[in-house]
Amino acid sequence: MDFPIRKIVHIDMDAFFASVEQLDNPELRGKPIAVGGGSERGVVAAASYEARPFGVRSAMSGRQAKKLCPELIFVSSNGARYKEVSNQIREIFYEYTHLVEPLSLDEAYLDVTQNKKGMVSGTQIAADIRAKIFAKTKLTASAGISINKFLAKVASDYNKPNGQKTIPPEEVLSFMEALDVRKFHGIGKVTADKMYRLGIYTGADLKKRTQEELTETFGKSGGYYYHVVRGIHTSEVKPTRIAKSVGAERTFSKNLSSEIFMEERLVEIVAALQKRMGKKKVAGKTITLKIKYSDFATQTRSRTLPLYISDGSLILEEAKKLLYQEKLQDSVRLLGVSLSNFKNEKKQQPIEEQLQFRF
Ligand code: DCP
Ligand code: CA
Ligand code: CA
Repeated sequence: MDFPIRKIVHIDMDAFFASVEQLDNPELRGKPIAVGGGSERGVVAAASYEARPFGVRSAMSGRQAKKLCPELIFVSSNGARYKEVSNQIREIFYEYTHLVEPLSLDEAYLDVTQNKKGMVSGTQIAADIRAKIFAKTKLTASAGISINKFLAKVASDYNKPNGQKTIPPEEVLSFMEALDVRKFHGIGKVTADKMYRLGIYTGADLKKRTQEELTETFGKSGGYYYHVVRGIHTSEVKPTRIAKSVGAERTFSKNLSSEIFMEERLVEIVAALQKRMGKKKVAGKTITLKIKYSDFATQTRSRTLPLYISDGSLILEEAKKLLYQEKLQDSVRLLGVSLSNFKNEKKQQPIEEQLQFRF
């Protein structure tokens, strides 16, 4: 086999918004529900699995959905709650690897070729993650496991909901040949229709076309189709930062008016900040001092350095400079220090070093 091999897991929550609503409102469980779409011209964001046999889908107008399924219950969406669950599942991902690329609130790619648990089986990792997600959130997720992002993504849809599918290296080519082009990630409806008109229904049909032919017909994407159908998709899992900043703050029992006293408190605040950073092993370029005055008016002062720092004494030094940067307007009830503008996570190891494999 002449394609590069990584161990990629794609995790995607089942009927995400709808499942969260059914979890939070037991009277909605087991019923066809739609999140969004309730208003006059609203659009359905998510449909519960009970609504799907009727043909209710996301992006459909509420009116059409109601026509297809008269018993459909419309629920309004609660973004903050979905974000909260999203953060919970991401925390689980980071227990396995820092190479996590979220695609949306409810899904992410993980490169587990090398992982924090030293586990060899991607299949096992996916099963563990799904079990942890369920234990923590009482929601189900599906997973796909394969050698690249494209295949992992397609695989996660295969046994949905609450299932997973592994496409091991030796099955990649046959899997791709049998795959309907409408199921290709990256091929939209318009392109799939065009392929159908050209007699390209499956990966096997696609494979018969030369790269030149495909490029001529589909432009730049032609090259992408040519390669993915041969199991080649070299796009890396691009990690995004865990958090955008890390900080600590203290509210004083008595408002402070002298910088000298505040300096002392900054020492404690930076120590608390260091403790938090220690766990996350971060280095950042921007230091921000937050000052809340006795009348609750809040001011922030920041400075961006030419280099990344993580050392507490350097952070303290910068925080003090910010404190003295200009005269305080009033007595102070709270001070906070935060570090942001983080250095990106380390790039992954070259894949040649990781070929010891078991799916
Ligand atoms: N979403 C949205 N608008 C869309 C599509 C989706 O607001 N047009 C939201 C609602 C979904 C969530 O994003 O719950 C995740 O989208 P998915 O495409 O992953 O769909 P679901 O999670 O709802 O269902 P599935 O079980 O098929 O993944
Ligand atoms: Ca989903
Ligand atoms: Ca999704």
